[in-house]
Amino acid sequence: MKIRILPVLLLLLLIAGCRQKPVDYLNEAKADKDARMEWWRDARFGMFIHWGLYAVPAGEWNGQTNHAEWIRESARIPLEVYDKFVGQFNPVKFNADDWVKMAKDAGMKYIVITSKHHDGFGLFDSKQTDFDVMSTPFKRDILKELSKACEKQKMTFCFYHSIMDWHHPDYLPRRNWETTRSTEGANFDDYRVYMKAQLKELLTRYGKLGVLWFDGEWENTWTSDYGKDLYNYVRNLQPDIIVNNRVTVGRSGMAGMNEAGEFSGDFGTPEQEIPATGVPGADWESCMTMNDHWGYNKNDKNFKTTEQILRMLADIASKGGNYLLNIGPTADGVFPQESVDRLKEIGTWMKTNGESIYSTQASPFKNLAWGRCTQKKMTGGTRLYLHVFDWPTDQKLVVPGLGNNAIRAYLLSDSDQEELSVTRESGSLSIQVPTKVPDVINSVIVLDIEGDPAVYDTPVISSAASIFVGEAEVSIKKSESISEIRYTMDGSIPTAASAVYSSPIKVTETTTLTAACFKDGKALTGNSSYTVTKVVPVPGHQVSQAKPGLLFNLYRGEWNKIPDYNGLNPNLSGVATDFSLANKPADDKFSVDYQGFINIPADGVFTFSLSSDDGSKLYINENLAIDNDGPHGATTKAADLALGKGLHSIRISFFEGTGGNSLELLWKTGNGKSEPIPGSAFFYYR
Ligand code: FHN
Repeated sequence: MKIRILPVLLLLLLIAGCRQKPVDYLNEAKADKDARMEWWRDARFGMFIHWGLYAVPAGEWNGQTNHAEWIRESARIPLEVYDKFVGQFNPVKFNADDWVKMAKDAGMKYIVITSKHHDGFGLFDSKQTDFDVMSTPFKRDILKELSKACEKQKMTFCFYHSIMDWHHPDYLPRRNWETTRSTEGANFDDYRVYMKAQLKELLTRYGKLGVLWFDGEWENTWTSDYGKDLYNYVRNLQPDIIVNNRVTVGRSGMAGMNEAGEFSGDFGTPEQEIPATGVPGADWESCMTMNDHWGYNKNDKNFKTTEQILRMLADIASKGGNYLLNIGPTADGVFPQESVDRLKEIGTWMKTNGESIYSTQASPFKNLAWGRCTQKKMTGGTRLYLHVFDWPTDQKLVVPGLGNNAIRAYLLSDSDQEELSVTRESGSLSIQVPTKVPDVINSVIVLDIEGDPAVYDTPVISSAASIFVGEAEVSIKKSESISEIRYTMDGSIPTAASAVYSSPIKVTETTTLTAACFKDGKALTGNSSYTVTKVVPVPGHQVSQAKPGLLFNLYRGEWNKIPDYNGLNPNLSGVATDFSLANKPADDKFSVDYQGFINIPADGVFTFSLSSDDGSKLYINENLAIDNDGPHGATTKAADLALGKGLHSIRISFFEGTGGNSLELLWKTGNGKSEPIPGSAFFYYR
């Protein structure tokens, strides 16, 4: 039979043409991204689920009880021992419909569950490996059941997927203690092929997904180029999917954001923390545990209260972010009862007040003394949701610096929407509210105003420190140029006849300043008040034979706060002249305790700034001056201390859990710039 070449060539060309060239989504048009992100921005609230083999040991190993999803690493469990959990994972009480219903009833709009955590174990039926749920006695595709339950209950289904994989032979680096686990033949590119093959299974067999939440991107084998490639790979499989910033590198630790201008996925991921002022113009989601662990830890009873959770939800929404709240299910396949209880209480509040969270935008106010604010555009104006944590005892809720006319106000929990009286009091609106507090956790008042919010921030009164020795200089600043600042120094409320602020004010005694912005003889803002207090410095000492440097003790161990050093034997001791952690034994799991004296050059108020990842504490003259303890990313706390010339005892304690580690102690006096304390300022004596 004669084969006619032309049609065959045409067919081959046709097939080649049909196999679409992958789309490059890295420079997606803003309008397209906005359309893709809309449901996620409206959702504001989701459930995180960390579940896997680690639920079997439930945080305990060899008498230690502080483990969780990191247990294979933190307890240094060899692969062959950890793999035995596969034969023990049998969550017979698991019910996907129940889980999804609890999330839905709590007002959560999406669920992000670990398809694979760092241990490499798949909660789904993967053809790429036997290290998955189908090799357990349970033999059911958990993600498939959850996918169906989410579809049935109209819950958006999402996956967390770890780039870091402590199980796959091609993943590198190994754990630093896995000295006998060969890396021979390990090929990271082959690992990337494996990871993509699993992602293709997840993105083609479990329905339409909302988010791919990558994690474990911080090891030196992952790169920005790999991240961009993976982002495009995932988007080409599900073009509308949303991908977090941990698909690539460059995240600022637990603060979770990337430098502007770098490729950073679709949203930032602050972890266990809330950005202080939100991140205007950026999409971000704070993820948090409900207790102190992501994976189930049967001993961890330190659950956040429902009040804490609901107020964090309002705080996050008021800053334009999403809240991803974690559940760590047990090995039986149920949520811990403490989580179930909180979800129910959260759901009760959300049932009444959810509209003040969903589809809202960030607050127009810099801060509100009594709570938070979210807002929505409405025809002819703006709807403000005033989240009142501290109900006014005088029944007057003051909304400071709001220039708009009020249309109406009512309690969101009042189905009759009975109007509340709103009056203008100089630069503020004052709402007459009932004596009875509608909700002790967060009472929401709806305030409809004409037009877009016109907010005049109260002036900011500041000085180098709130205490002073000798004299202090106080400044007052405002955020607009249409008004003038008027102030008093006797605690009284400023009027149009009060002194006009023109330059920093010197005070030599304890003084309270009160200020407001005025325009055309009328107050435009609320009042700010600030007190500077004159103090006597703590006298310094002279310690003869003092030598340069600080004594330090270094301890290896796993903590989620600074340990009690009594009874611990240091792994290393010595003298240090800085906090570079030069002697750290590894990147994770250690604590250092520095002790000695600091030389204060002259009487004055010194502002100490202590920055660390994870926790730290500063003691001066045996008093706790700064408590920056706990598992967190690089976080800074400061304290003002009045100290006399001479030596003062100093102690800095620090611990590193997992992830990044850093420690820095700065100081400044007066309006100077905070700088690292020179090593020459430290002395020890023994
Ligand atoms: O190492 C993980 C940790 O186990 C957990 O999954 C959190 C949740 O965001 N992410 C990493 C720590 O930053």
